[in-house]
Amino acid sequence: MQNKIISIGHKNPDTDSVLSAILVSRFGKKIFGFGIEAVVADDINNETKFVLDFLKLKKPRLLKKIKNESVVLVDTTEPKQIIDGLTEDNLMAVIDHHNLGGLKSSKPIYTHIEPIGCTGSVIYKILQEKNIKIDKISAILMIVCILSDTLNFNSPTATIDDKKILKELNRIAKLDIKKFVSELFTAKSSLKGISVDDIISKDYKQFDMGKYKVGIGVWEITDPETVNIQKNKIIPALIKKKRGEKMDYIFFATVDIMKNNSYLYIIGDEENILSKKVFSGKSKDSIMFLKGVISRKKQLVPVLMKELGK
Ligand SMILES: [Mn+2]
Repeated sequence: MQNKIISIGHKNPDTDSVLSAILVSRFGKKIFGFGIEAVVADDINNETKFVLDFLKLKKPRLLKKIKNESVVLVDTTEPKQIIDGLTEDNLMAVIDHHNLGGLKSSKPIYTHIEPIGCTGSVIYKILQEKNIKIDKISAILMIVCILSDTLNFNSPTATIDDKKILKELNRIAKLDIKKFVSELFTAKSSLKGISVDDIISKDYKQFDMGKYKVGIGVWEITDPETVNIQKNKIIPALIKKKRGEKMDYIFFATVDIMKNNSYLYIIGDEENILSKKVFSGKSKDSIMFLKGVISRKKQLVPVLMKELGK
């Protein structure tokens, strides 16, 4: 008997990750010839909640560990960020827009990875390639992936293709994009029901950089001051997290998605020495201001990787 097939994104899923898993499930039969259930590895964030409510879609089932399901993995190939229990044998497909993170498979698998703004855009390309008709809800889901992951095209990860794709999709979706972005970003920034531990871990990723283990959390927000005033609680929480996860470095940044800057938290001597070496921002009271930096993927990870991977 065929194993059950699931689609899933990374741990601490962001909106692109969750909606891409849902899109794979909506088009599972047409793309892969099988029914696919979207699941999530952790609870969804306030932005994703807003979108699912807006579209009256059900929240994907929470799945903490893979047993024998076959897996369509979206939005990552980084072993550290993947749901527990995934083996070389149950990986069936990868749809992503990140660097290859070192995943292996025991048999040939379907992959579609592109350097583009979001996994939603990669899925759009797959649908185009296979001549699959896009319904209004799916169009909106892909539009949200683009707007959320590229921070409304402000991130250096955004490409011309993402712009074109959004335009095409909005012929189906017919959204007032400007108004919608503002609602989406308000939801993204919402601290409703969010604890200090949530702030540092909801959008947190682990990386292997050379022989070092590095954790980087971000919080994208329209008004970073509402997070930064909690600095005296955030820093001890980060220090505790670093110890608990046995990381060599932990960084956290509040990302100002209106002014396109970041506030990088420097929690200890190791981070202080490293950040002074690789970033050019000015530090004051354990926070380094990084002008024009908003992308973990393009502006934080590669710089740290270059230094630590030496
Ligand atoms: Mn993504």
